[in-house]
Amino acid sequence: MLKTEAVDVERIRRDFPILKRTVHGKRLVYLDNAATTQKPQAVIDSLVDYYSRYNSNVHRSVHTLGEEATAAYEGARGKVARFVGARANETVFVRGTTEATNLVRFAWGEKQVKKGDLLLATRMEHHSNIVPWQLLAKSKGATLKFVGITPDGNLDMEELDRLLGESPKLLAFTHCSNVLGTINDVANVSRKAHKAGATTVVDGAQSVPHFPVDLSALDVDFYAFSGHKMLGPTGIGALIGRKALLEDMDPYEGGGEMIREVFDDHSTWNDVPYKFEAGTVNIADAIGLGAAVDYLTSIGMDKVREHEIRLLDYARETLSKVKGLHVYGPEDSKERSGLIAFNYADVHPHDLATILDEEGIAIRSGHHCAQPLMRCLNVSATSRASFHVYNSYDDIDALKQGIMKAGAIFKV
Ligand code: C6P
Repeated sequence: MLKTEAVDVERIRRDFPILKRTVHGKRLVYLDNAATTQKPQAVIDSLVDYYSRYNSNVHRSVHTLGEEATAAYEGARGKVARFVGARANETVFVRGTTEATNLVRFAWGEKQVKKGDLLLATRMEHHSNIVPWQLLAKSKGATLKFVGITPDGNLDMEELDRLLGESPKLLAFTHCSNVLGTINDVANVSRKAHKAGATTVVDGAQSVPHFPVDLSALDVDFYAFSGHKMLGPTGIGALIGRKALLEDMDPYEGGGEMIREVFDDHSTWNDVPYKFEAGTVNIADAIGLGAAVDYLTSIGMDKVREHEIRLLDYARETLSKVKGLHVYGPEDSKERSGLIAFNYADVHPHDLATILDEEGIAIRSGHHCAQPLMRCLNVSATSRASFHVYNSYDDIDALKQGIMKAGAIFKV
């Protein structure tokens, strides 16, 4: 039962050494991919290769190792940019989605947002696309308002239109919710925001890893994502920004390599994207992210998506047989990404996650860094199983059996 028609899971699983380990004597069933994904051997090898063969700083030294490291780092930037339909000179390497939104908050927001301005976010945002805007609103005397969600877990488009009518300066919204799985129509929402005169910041943390994203067709101003959720290393991600906006922005951090010239009393800035990459950058992990992009490209993101839709359909069917289990988010798998957040009777998600762990099954439980959304759903926490390309129908069967075991313990 390991094979879906979309990809050869059995073959893919052999590329991920961690999947061979056991947890509490059981086969590892890793269903916490929305938190972070596992890494294929090719990504691990790329890090070892960099450190053991050409470790050197980039953009500085003319010696052979320096040239090789620079070529690999810039090569990775090109791969990451192409992967999402962007240009390399609009692609800034950052630590991840959180650093990307904070970079926009400081480098764009401090200059552009004025007292009395309105900023918009949505109630399905991760905290990393809320808290920076709260901080910005506070420092500038602006107001932050939220677009709500409908009972079926979609953006409330009527409320969006109404709030856009108040001429906001910014609309921050996610491409895909890390709890509901909802995939938002980015092109449509961004077009509406632009018509209202707002700049858009889109969180791609749960989209880029799971389905094809072509920014050239989405008309957004800023787009952020994290490498560790797309089979790459931790500590690296990207902020894609419209060139004219990036050029107009002040630097985020000051230091080496982000300057053109430094005088006693002022400095001038390097070209975009280097203006935003101060100091020694995360060379190894950028190269590792390039290797992850190569790996995903070799499978094909359309195949990754197809596989996840099959897993979702199977999971929904399998879990629908569990009495007392409630799944959040849109009904149709084609409108959501490969994750399922749920509650099981009155079993606390942390208790469920602990019992599942004893079976070797890793899920996430808690508020998923989306507390405003938890309030909308009227819960304090959920359990969440999230998939990637190495997950199989067997993993979902194991999840169901683990849930039934918890049901027996808690007498559901
Ligand atoms: N969500 C989850 O378990 P960082 O930590 O910067 O790489 O990504 C932050 C982030 C931003 N947006 C969305 C939609 C996300 O899901 C995340 C990370 C993880 O859901 C960890 S809280």
